[in-house]
Amino acid sequence: MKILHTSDWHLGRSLYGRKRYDEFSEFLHWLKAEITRQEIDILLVAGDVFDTTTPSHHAQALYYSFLCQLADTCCRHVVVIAGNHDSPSFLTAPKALLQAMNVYVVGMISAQLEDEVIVLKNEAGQPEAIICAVAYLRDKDIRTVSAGESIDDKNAKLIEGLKAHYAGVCEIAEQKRVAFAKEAGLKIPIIGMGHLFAAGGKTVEGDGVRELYVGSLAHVTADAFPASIDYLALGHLHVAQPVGGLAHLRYCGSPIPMGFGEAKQNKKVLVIAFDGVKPDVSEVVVPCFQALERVVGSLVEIHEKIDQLKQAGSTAWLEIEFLSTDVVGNLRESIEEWLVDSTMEIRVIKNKRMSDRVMNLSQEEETLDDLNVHDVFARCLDTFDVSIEDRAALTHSYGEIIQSIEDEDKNAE
Ligand SMILES: [Mn+2]
Repeated sequence: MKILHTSDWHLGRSLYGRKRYDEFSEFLHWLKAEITRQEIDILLVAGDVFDTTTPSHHAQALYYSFLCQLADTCCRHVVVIAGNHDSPSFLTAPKALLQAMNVYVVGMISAQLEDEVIVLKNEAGQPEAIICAVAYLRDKDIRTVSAGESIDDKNAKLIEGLKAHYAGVCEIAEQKRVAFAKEAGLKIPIIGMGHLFAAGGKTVEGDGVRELYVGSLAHVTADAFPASIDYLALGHLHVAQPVGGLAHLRYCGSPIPMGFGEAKQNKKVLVIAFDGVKPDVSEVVVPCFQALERVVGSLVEIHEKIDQLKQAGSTAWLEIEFLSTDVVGNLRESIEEWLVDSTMEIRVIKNKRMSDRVMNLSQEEETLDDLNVHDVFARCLDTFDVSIEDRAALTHSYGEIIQSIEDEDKNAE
């Protein structure tokens, strides 16, 4: 039995205002071909299918037509969990319809732990895998609040809550496994899923991994996951990596670079071949559908680099960072002139030194879209000369508020 693990598609996301539907479409097309080529039985999507809780119709069309096309392949089952970017209620609204196509969707924690345990069957109708499909866990899902508790108390409770949840779900899976072994002599793997930030996880600047106030979960270590899990398919971090050096606890990373910071990484999906309950993981590199290039330097250096890219026939999207104390009034015009007979496109021009000099003024080209909510708050603290002692507590409280806003499923009625 073979599984393909992917996550963090962020369908509908744009880059400095430019829509990326072509790339998403090409990725899904490639993924379907890869599933066929590698004879994949089960597809796992570990959260952040969509970039927002109200995805565009175009983004939805890509997702549903992909699922529909899979019905004609060797892929018997698809399991999708919601990530922190997904709306649980939106994702699960077509649950019944999708289930008829062997697509299982888990949007959020359930009062019945059983709902998060999915038994998948092979062509002969025999169980072949047990999936513990745990969606992104919200603060309120796993933590009970008591008055007067410290930040450390809260964090400890969150981790305990998360551990207890995985323990509960896996216990049900283990009971099923034992029952299948007794009844039919089957030895089938338990496969966990999750969307969270585990300890030591690598992120890169500009990858757009939304900071979780449940950042305390960044202290979730490999031992939070029960030993009965034979393979854990995680989402949320955009860099493919194992957790705590363990080969069977994995992030597959995003398949498309979400920002220029991710541009030089090889993007991957993971294929896991099971020999009984033993997973053998291999990485499959996703082709690059749109090159992204960061061009940094003085005006002369930028010109040289653009010339090199032109000669190489590049069709990249460019992030240009101008580093000089010189004031160049027609920076954009100059660069656009060099690009005239090229299919490269400028996504953004950053004028770094200029912005350092005029710290609190908005820099040339900078718009609110370039800042995240945490940057805006940091600027606000700067403006009001808030003391270093007060900053930590204020930033923490602000983080809590932002998290609760982001976790709210606005259209759930
Ligand atoms: Mn995420």
